[in-house]
Amino acid sequence: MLRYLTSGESHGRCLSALIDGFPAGVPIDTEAIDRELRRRQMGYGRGKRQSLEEDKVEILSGVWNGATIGSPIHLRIDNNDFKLPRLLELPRPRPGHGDLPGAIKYLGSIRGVLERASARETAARVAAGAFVSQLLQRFNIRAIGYVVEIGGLAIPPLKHLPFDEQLTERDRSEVFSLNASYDPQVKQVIDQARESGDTVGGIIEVRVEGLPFGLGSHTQWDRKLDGRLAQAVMSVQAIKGVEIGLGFEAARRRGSQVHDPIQFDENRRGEADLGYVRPTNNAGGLEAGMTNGQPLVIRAAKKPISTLQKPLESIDMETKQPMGASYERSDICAVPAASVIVQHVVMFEIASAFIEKFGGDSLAEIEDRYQRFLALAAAR
Ligand code: EPS
Repeated sequence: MLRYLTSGESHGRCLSALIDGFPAGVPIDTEAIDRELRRRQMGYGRGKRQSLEEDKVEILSGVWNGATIGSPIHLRIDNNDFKLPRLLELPRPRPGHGDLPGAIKYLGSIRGVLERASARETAARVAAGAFVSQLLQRFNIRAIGYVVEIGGLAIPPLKHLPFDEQLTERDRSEVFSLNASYDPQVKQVIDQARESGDTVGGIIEVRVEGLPFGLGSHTQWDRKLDGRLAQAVMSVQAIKGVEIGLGFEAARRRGSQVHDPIQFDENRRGEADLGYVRPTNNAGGLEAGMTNGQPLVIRAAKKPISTLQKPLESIDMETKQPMGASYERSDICAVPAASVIVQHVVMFEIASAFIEKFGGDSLAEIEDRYQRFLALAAAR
């Protein structure tokens, strides 16, 4: 079973991810992980913190001579802005953060909660996702995450482009959308929020291509891949909603306008879809909790950053007197960063389901099982 945990505080010494259950023999490119860490730090609307950090991964265990050895993998990212011992308590909880429920639940300080609740932790999740993606890439499974809406402004994605050109377009956009020509408008929305002491959220879409049939299972509730993906995505800081395929829109249409007809194309027998083509992909690549040979399409709604320069009403927890919430340095918009994070938490769940289906102790064994499954399934 592939799983991982993260540790670390926002202004602590470092962040870590500990991955368990990853096969041996997978070559690892550390720079590819660093590129994703770097992307997570970028995007228009980030605050001062990102100019202080230069996230890089250090692999402390589980890799030898450039490839995995089957043992637990320890990834570490240092915090340049390490200052936890010098930070003071916050007296007034900030609405929207974990400050109030956390301080009461743990009968402790707001500081102790906020340092761990911070989205700084997602650097460790991106490192873990980028690490396990290197297994999936060997099977031509590739993901792209991009922003489709910021502060209520929709950015129509140029999805007709070939996959590599979509990556170029996404990297060209300062807000990681699939339509860089919208950048000036989107930046204006972010600038207006900054000027008025406010913040903005948005919507992210992740698409995963090359998925074989049969990841996840209909046989038990906790093996359904849609449920597992939703949990992974909802657990990302500030995510308030998840949609797969048509999502909420499906509820408004008739069945005939929602479900994807099944056709067969002999020329595609050798592809991941085994020739079963669908003229539409409203299901977003999942039926009954299993991949169906189509691309996975998942969207996430991110609320605006909770820390506001113009603070909302709060209470001093000592005196119980009303007062504006405490202010801590923060970002105006972290939706572009969230597109990187959501992509990687999705890929971790895909890797986990992939290893369950084709699992083995080594890459060679997985490749063998994968090919045999494709041959058996194509003959079906
Ligand atoms: C965050 C507040 C800001 C963000 C931080 C998440 O940090 P600071 O309070 O240090 O300015 O920049 O995100 C990161 C540091 C990061 O690497 O993503 C928060 O309150 O969640």
